[in-house]
Amino acid sequence: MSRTSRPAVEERPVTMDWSRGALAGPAAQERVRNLGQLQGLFYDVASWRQIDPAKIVYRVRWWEPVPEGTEGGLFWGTTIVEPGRVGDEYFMTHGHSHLRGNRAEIYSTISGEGSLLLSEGGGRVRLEPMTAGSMHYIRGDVAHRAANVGERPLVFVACWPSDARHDYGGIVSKGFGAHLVCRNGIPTLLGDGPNAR
Ligand code: M6P
Ligand code: ZN
Repeated sequence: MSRTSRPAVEERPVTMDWSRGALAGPAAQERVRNLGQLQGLFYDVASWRQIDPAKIVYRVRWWEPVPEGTEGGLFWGTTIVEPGRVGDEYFMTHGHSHLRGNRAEIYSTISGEGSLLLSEGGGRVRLEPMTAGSMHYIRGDVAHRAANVGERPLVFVACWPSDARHDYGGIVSKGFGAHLVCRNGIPTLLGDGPNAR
């Protein structure tokens, strides 16, 4: 019988620290989004202008084990949304829909308090509370965004098909359908009419 030898400890492309949701390793990619890059998304433009554009709103670390566009492949990522508000609107991810509308996604919360906004079109927006351990199935044809409604960072993991492809333009041009604001300490959805943006 022939044997090949290989090192007992191979470097892993990525590892997950499940207690913190931290994704690390040579294959991990990172994107940081600051307030300046989220121009046009928060409805209270005057308040948006008053905050330092370099203020970090969220960071994503993710792993693409196959090239983007690969049919049948999967990507994996961790997103950390900082606590904070623009006026009364909670810090949130940009939000996107999938260009391939039959490519679903799963989110699961590691820590913090959040709200998953699911925009089904026509101004219909649904909320799912995000708390440690919550699981969220996101249909492929629904735009999605996560807002931090707590005082600590909101940390969640996501798994999505490598050929889903993100569409950000629709949200920039048409809006998301609603804004999540703090009213008397309670997360409240505000309609996204032409004057609200
Ligand atoms: C999750 C996934 C990623 C996404 C990230 C940040 O981790 O849905 O695909 O990139 O959240 O969201 P956005 O792309 O809207 O900035
Ligand atoms: Zn997605």
